[in-house]
Amino acid sequence: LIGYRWKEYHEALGLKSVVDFSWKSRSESLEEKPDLLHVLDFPVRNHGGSPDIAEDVFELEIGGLVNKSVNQMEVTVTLVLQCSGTRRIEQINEYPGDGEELINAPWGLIPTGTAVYRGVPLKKVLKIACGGVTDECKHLEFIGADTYFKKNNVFNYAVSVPYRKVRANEEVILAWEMNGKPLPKSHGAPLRVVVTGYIGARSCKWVYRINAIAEPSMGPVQAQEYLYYTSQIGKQNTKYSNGFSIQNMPVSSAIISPRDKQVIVHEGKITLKGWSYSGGGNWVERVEVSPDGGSVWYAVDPDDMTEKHYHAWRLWTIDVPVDAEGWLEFCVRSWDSSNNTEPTFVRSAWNWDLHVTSSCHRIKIYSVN
Ligand code: MTE
Ligand code: MO
Repeated sequence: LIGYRWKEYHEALGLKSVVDFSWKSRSESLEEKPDLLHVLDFPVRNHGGSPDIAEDVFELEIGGLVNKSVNQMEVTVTLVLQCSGTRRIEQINEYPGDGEELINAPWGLIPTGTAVYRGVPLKKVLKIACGGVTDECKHLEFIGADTYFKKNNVFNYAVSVPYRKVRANEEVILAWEMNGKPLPKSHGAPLRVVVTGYIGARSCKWVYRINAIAEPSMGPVQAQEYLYYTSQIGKQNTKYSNGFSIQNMPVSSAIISPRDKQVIVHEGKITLKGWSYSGGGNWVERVEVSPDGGSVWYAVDPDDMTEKHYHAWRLWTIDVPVDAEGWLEFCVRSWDSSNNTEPTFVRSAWNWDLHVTSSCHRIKIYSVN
């Protein structure tokens, strides 16, 4: 079922492969920045190249365990795409030199962004185009048109999500519009998958084929990456089979203003701004910040938070009373609608593949009162 027909597609679509592993912030489609959405420019994360796909040759194939036979049921969804590498730099700093090759991807706060996507639920496409899937179908695999290099092999980007996620209403969308404009190439034009509440990796860009399959995708991004290994697993035992696949993202938060190491001249209070998000369809209920590394906590007034949302972050602001002068450690923690909160220190969140840094975000600032 899984054919990495990269070469064929590469040629047929005239794709050029530009390897670009870096994050780029972009503002091209974000001229209007409604409050809820864009405190940060929306990030771009690619594993391989970024293909140019001519719209007139583009076709989406759906195959595998489907019944054969389009119509459209368009929806608009607002959601966070969060790379599980968000804030990885904190794990790298905790145990320098440890962790897998992802040490080369030292992301900070950038790889999390909220946008509005327009598209059609995959559930409906499957129903209308193929009469649904068969009982053996347990996962849907998405193949991207971009090529991806790993251990001297070249693959198409391929990931999967469980069918039960697809069956839920409006949680897996085939999207062609972002923030009211055509999806930019860097975010997967002409068509991408967006998956609510899951790690960004499942939201396959440049999707050209969808396979209904019985087991999760064997594509390297699904089977060998984005795995969570507990810290008790020694370095030699970070075998893929000892890791579990990261899907829903936990509750996490970040202080985006002020910046780490900033000097702040103030008159007894410091204003903090940030985001708090939880995956899995949970919204953020409560946010607290501490000006002394976690002894005294101040709760953010719910009126100073953007609205509750199943799939999007809440942005917040708070004035924290501060008398002390000199270096202070500020941190933030949130609770979600399942009453989950965040590990206090990054060492509790540390894992061998350096994913999901959900511990309390900490910054140091120099207070001049
Ligand atoms: N889809 C394809 N085809 N190729 C990729 O490299 N990167 C994934 C996902 N979809 C990727 C992809 C990862 S790891 C993330 S975090 C999100 O896209 C980032 O989406 P964005 O670039 O629109 O921010
Ligand atoms: Mo990612």
